[in-house]
Amino acid sequence: MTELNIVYGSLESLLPEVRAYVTSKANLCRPDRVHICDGSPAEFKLLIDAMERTRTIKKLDADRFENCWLVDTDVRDIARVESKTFICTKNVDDTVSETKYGALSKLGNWMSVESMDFLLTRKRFPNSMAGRTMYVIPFSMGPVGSPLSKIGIQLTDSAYVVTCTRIMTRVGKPVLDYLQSHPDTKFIRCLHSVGRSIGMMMSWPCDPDNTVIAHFPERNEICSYGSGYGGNSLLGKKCFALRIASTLARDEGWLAEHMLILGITNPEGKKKFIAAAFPSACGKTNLAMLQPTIPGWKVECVGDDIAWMRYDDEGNLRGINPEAGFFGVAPGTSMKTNPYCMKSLHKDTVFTNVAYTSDGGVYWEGMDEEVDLDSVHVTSWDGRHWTPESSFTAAHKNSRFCTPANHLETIDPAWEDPKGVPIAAILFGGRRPDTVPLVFESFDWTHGVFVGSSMRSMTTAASLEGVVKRVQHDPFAMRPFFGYNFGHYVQHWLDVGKKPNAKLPKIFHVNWFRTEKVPGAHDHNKRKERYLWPGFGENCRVLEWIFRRTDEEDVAIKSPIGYIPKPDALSLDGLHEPVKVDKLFAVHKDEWMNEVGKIREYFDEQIGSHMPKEIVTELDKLEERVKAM
Ligand code: GTP
Ligand code: SPV
Ligand code: MN
Repeated sequence: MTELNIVYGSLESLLPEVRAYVTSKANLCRPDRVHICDGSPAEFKLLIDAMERTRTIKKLDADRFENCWLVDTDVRDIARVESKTFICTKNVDDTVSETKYGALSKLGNWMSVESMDFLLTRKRFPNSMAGRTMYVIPFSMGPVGSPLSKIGIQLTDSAYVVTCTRIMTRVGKPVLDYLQSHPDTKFIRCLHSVGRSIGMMMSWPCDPDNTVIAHFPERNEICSYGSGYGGNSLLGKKCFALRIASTLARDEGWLAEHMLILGITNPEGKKKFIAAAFPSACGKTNLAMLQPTIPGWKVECVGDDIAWMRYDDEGNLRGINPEAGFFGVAPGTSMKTNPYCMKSLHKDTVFTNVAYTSDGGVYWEGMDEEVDLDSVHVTSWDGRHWTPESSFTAAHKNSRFCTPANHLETIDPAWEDPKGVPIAAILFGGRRPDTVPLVFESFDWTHGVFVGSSMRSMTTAASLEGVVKRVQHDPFAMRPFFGYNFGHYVQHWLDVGKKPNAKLPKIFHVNWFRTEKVPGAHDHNKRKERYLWPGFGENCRVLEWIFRRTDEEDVAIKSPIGYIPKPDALSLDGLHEPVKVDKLFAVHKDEWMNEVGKIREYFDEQIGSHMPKEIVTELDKLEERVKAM
């Protein structure tokens, strides 16, 4: 065992258990230096200096972008890598179902603890931090000290990861102090290394061929090797707050979900909170920050990506946002689509893989009116001169901003309330070009759990594997994020609904992405489709209907798939262009027979006997109703 070279902070500030963790991983990864993070401004300066030395980071024009930075990654390290993300448990059954045909389900990627330990401690991590600094980040998911919060210690050799984690979570001294005064606190061990940088870019070392992201729910540990990007490296986010937390939630009787939380106030001043689960890059951030187009309504943001929800003593399901920042999709974000967000991106923000303008600003697809493309040169995220005529995109499709939540003008006053906010409705949704109407309401909790279980959505660039567009199953928008067997997860949701005296949220499904073919587009290869619904701020019209339904207002009629708005119940006054309501709400028998078939096939192939009977019964009932159409 060698002496650690501590260059910032002191080992003594750490609990003995944390110290032992740091020492053992430092002995494995062999960093040159160890920096124990305190979250201070002085530390921020050191991080920026380190990234400027390696040319990882570029400062944006300080007049317009106060303390804002641009980072471009290696071209192979641009999104989550689902195929290299594993859950490691003693029993296979705890992680994945065996399908009807005896194979392992694709919902969850299992590897044995022994094999993964061997791979990590013998092949990946030895010496992986040589020449670099190991940062020790004590962080809290959720307000420090809240009964709903959890603590993690992340070790990483990436200054970029530290910088983003300082935005995305609560870090440093308050967490260390909390641990000192609560020495029995369980913490999640999070080890991250960008990998041995043989022949790679100095500005963005990574090891894409050998990337592996491993979770050990039985020992509260995460190990991530080879990638510095997003959900692969900011371990508090998907790895901890969803995969590990969903397992803790199962054991402790609560829910950890891929959901935004928003507060919505009607013109009479009545306020409710809504949670919504859409797959990656399907609209959570935009809905959470929505600027309503109908007068008198207000929407405020509690969180944009993850919700931890638990019953209080009165039987209300209360949710917190465990994060402290937004790691949001840049392309498509504009003053038109998401003005509150745009305004908050001018301070303390780190942009990753967006394009750079010659006047020290940023650019991405969809931002056209904000940048005068005639007067600036644009350099694409991968360093090429870009013009609107270019055959490649200026920003990477999964480029992101990382910005503190408390800079958002519409951040909800209760967003850091340690008790959380009471959830009145849960929305599921996805990108469905056909079949699924703009909104429908489930008949009851069990039917709602079925709706979540049978969600499908178009793949997106948020995953390395999602580049080719196709509709895939994505139950609960959690397909890449389940920490345990999906069949058990569904059972857990059913159990949550059976709690005595529970004031259960109503469950809805929304789809902003239904399309129609553009008339006159005859060339099949160039078939153009157009969204039937304007989306963004106009989505408040759907929220209004949902709000009224949570008050049991008589504004719905029964359809074979759920309740839909009565004719004229959806407020359409003031829309810029008329919408084709019939097409938006059409429920076609042939499409739904196909849907039922796809769901049944999926349940059989991916969940098999682990699927709770009640959910299979819901599918049978749906089939009966559709057949009777
Ligand atoms: P993750 O951060 O990956 O979890 O994504 P997200 O679910 O927060 O999605 P986000 O709100 O960032 O939206 C992703 C993309 O969808 C962006 O390009 C948005 O501009 C676009 N989008 C969001 N809402 C709508 C909408 O209502 N209609 C349409 N047409 N596009 C939308
Ligand atoms: C997602 O993919 O759902 C994200 C971005 O929110 S990442 O942090 O990369 O997981
Ligand atoms: Mn997400």
